[in-house]
Amino acid sequence: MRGRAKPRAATVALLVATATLTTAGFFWLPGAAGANVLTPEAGPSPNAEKINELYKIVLYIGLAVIGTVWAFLFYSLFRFRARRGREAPQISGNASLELGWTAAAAAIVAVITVITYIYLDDITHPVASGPEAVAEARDQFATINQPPPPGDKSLDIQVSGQQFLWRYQYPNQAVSFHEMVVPRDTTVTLTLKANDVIHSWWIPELGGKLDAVPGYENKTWFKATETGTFEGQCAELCGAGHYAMTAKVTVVEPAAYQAWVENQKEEFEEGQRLAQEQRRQIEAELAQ
Ligand SMILES: [Cu+2]
Repeated sequence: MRGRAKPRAATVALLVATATLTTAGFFWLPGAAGANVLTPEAGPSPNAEKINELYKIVLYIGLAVIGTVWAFLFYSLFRFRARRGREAPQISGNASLELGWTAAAAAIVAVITVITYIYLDDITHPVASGPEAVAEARDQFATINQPPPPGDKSLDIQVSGQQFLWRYQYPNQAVSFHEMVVPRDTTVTLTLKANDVIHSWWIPELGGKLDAVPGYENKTWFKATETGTFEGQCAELCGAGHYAMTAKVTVVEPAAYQAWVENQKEEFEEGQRLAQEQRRQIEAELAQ
């Protein structure tokens, strides 16, 4: 009988070791592989940074709770484990303990709620553009739950989702598909629309996810403080080609953006002119 206690202790020790190593492994993954495994992908945009910070605060509070509960659990498992000849005391109810953990849990939820609302304000409200920003402010800023960015210097891009691509329209009427090009350091406000079914705009490194819903205009924003390419994927199952509905935001220097958007406008107009010409030709042929 005495021999059976040893394998049991060994099993518990093995379980504890495995759980500890697995948890620790998440935090010790090297460099880029470990980044964003447990936390959101955060890139160089203030809203994405705030989402990441808020996530980490809640994560650390959660880890502290888990740590405390597990510490008590394992302490009790060993300290009060079954022993021959000793009967466990039978306890029923403990008012101060029960009130204590109820109040503590309520306090933790209250703290998380207050912190979340403080952060939410920063996540939903666009910040001002930087000094080098491209000034393409619009006179009217139709808003749904989103105030205009301070300083009146922003770039408003109309984003339309359709099966199965994203279409972007810039203030000078230039249009691009799949890839959006924006200037660095400029607050970009996006107006999201959908032409057929619900799609969802999400470039994880540039902020939160927002649905594009037919008949509605939803607003979001980002401000990339570094140049680079940031990729995303339609985050709402929208049909058989959903997998191909990718999105890409390329952030370039303000001067490069201005050159690009002018060129894009000319190319788009040229494309439309050619299409009209072709259409006229086909119609003329059909009429003969
Ligand atoms: Cu979609």
